[in-house]
Amino acid sequence: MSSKKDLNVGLVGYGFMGRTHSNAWRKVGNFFDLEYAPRLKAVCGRDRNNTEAFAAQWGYESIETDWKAIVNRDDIDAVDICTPNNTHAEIALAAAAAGKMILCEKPLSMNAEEGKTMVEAVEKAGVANTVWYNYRRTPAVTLAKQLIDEGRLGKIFHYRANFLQDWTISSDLPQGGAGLWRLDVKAAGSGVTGDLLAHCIDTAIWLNGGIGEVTAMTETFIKQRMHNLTGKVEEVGIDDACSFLCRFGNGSLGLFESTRYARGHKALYTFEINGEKASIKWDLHDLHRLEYFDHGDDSRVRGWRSVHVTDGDMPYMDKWWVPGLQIGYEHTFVHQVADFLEGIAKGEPTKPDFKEALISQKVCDAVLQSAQSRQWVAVD
Ligand code: SOE
Repeated sequence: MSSKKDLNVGLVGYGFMGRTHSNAWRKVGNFFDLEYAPRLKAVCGRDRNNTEAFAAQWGYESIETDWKAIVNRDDIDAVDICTPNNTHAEIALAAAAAGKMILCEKPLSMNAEEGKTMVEAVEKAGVANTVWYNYRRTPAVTLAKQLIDEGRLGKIFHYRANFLQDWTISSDLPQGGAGLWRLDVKAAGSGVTGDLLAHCIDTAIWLNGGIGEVTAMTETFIKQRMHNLTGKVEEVGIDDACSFLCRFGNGSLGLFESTRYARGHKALYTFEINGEKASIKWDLHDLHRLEYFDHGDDSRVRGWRSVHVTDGDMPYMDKWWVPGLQIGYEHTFVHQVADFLEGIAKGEPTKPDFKEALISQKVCDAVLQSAQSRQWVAVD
């Protein structure tokens, strides 16, 4: 018999993120030696047939068609929320009241006001909680954090990030419903700001500290789309593109851009950080590499180094293959689960927890407010 403690997981939602999370729960025990062993107890979805098919494919022991059943089941320890953004708060509040641990897909909430209620709920209940900002756990990004924290960049002057996609350019694409709720402001809260820039903001705050003030512009290029749920052509309420400038607390300047109208780019998340002594660049399309320029190098060989982040002394990499063999997108979710399980074993929070994710939510709110008012806005 295994000496590990079971952690019974109840997954709510089985879309794209339901798959990434399920894959992570299933794989983590094969690669990480942890006190807790996740058990895929139940998955919940409104469509019984689809939910049953998902449960069979991913190895869930049972299904539910109402998320309240997951939250109230005595045999569930952790509720994993993978549903559209407008349902995060209601599920999280109920899960916290039922004493469950909560792992919530990003962004935390529809807005900061709602996010605050979620923070209060988990703090009152004293339950472990985390938000799936998975890119922090890309080994190259974690390595960037180590290099910055060691002071290798020196004083930081600039932080630049992009998240570019092109999948909504067609005006025939409807909004709403499964797969397309990200285009429906009632389900998503915002467009690229909460969906894509939220990732960039989370990483930026983690690497470079807090953001003090922002000035932003947004655009909705296609103003009306057919709504899948009502069958009617409706106004589009989300931002299709958003760019903003900001000032970080450490005095550095930030420049962020995100759009779903950058023809040719599918998920081009990049960031570059320029410091007094060195610079760093990262690109999701080449996620196992970290580009590094060190001004301290002998000038005859000075230049951008492309570090292949696969050696065993690099973050998380001792858990995977042998040096030279890279890992990918899905592993960032495995790392999040591993850190969460380690956190609960040690009684330590897994960042970003709800409290920390509320900070990026506040920046998103300030960005949207600034785009509307056309003024600089201080982040609450
Ligand atoms: C949108 O297309 C999306 O799937 C985001 O919702 C994810 O958070 C991002 O990681 C990839 O793009």
